[in-house]
Amino acid sequence: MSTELKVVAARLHRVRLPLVHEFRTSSHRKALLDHVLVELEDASGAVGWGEIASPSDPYYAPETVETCWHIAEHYLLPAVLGQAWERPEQVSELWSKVRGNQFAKAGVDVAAWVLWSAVRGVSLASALGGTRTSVVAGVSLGIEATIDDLLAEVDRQVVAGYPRVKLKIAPGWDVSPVREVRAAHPGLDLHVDANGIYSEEHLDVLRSLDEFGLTMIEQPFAPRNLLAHARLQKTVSTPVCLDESVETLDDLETALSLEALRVLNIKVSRMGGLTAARAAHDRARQAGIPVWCGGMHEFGIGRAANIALSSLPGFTLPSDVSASAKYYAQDVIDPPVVAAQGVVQVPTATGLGHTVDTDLIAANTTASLVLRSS
Ligand code: OSB
Ligand code: MG
Repeated sequence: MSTELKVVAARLHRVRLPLVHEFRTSSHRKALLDHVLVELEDASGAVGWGEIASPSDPYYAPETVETCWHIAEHYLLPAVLGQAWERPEQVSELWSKVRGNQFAKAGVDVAAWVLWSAVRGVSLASALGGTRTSVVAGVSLGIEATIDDLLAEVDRQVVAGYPRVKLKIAPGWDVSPVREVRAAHPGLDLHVDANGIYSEEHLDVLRSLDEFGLTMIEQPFAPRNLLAHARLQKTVSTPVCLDESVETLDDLETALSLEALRVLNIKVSRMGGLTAARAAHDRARQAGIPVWCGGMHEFGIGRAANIALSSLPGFTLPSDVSASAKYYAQDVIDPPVVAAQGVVQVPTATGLGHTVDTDLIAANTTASLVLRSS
């Protein structure tokens, strides 16, 4: 059997799904998601799916749905079509000249990993070197209209069995909601995420969070301000976690050498795919930094990739890989992702490990494109 794989056709599907519960962070608000699903097909007709999970607006990262589509159509897919490769790690090398655009890259990279796993007859998790058979999921809760609304939402998720809750914070929505949630749930694994909204003028507020026994404070300062994170970590006992700051392995290296983090959130989308996400895991593990997998409200395809990644041994903290039903009334995969007492089983079936619901996708597609190798 030939060990070579070659993508001969690529499809993009822009798919819109409503969230079951509107989500608000310090930087944006969303109720409807437009993600671009990537379908890569080899000469034998085998297919691999990936997901470009960019938010619509450039408030989390610089990308938008339109920039992702543009970069995938004009740069990434043309680089991949017709090229022979043996290992999925080689696919991102095909577009090594393209800078940034991590979300667009991630969707194509995941599709290549899924295609390879399917053709080789292995699960995505085992293709990556995953060792866990199940992963622990936490939930990420947005800013609510009132603290009572937030408390009700936390209760719902705790009753559903999730052992870790992350709260979005922003100036004016930080110490009070954290105090109330902590009072209601003294033993809960609780952490906060600021999505980069604070500056060092807010040091008092950030320091005062120390008294609540939070597992971490995620991305308090702007993405490129690693120095502020390093300074904060010197004065607080709560571990600082980086999210937006780490888009490349070089970013991680700089952050490590500045001691700007004690925990790392690894997102497949933000790192530009599974190859880079796994490398970040390897590097953090070597440095003794615990990691967890962050989410971007992925549909089931991106969610399945997040779960496979979370099966690597260094993912020792709960990941944002909660059940499909927390996000969508109907997901694009069958079966959907389910969590029992916050635990998600890692699929053992080949490739993605779920069937892709192409009827649901077709019914919710607002734009599509096919490219073939010439
Ligand atoms: O910072 O982790 C974040 C969603 C959109 C943008 C940024 C973030 C998030 C989340 C959602 O926290 C995590 C999830 O997918 O449940
Ligand atoms: Mg975050």
